[in-house]
Amino acid sequence: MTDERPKYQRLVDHLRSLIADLPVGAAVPSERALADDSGVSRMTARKALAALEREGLLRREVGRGTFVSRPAVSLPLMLTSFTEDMRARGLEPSSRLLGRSALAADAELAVVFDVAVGEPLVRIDRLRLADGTPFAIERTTLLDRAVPGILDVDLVAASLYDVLEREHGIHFDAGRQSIRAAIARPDDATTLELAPGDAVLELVRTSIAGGTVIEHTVSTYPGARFELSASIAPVT
Ligand code: 16G
Repeated sequence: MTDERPKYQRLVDHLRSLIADLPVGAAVPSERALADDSGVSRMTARKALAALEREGLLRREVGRGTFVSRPAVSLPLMLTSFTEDMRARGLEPSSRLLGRSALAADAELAVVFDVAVGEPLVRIDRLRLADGTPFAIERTTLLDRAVPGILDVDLVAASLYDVLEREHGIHFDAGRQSIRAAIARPDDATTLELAPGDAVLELVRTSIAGGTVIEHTVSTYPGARFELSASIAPVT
């Protein structure tokens, strides 16, 4: 055992640099292949894979193999923006625009925004990245009359919440958020670098300022990479 320790460490280091160069979901060599290629016992190979799995860098699927993953990230249940959430974790946020358009409220959105059917709304879809890695797809609908001209703002470079506050004086003081599990749509799976059929978490947020619903966003996060945390208060 003792003389296997340096080999074990070398193998872990080797795997770590291999993983860093591979995209999420890429397969890594099996326990047997690793043992053969690195001249270590299968037990050492197994321990190295298990250590990296515990760190969230690998995901093992019974009968399928071992795949590159990313450590789970905690998302607070607070009215913070993606930009703030990522910076608080020392990650650099960025965005890619997936689409933007003007639309009229249908029956469902009319209920969400508490407006008449036909009320002008805007829709902005963005891929959110952290340190260049795709983190979430955000499909945001906004009440047009509260945010005139928002479709012309470059929301790739800027934080939506910053723009709302700076240019429209909007500061959210209330909100609702629900979380549901889903299977990634095929196009979302590709965008988020997931395998077809992978699970996602959908966070649905409605943000309110001064009693007016301004924002409704459906955020799609890779299920295996996130956990949600919240402070829970005692029953009073
Ligand atoms: C968060 C919000 C989203 C909001 C976005 C603004 C959740 C589930 N969603 O991702 O509703 O639109 O932040 O981010 O937390 P930004 O200010 O960085 O553009």
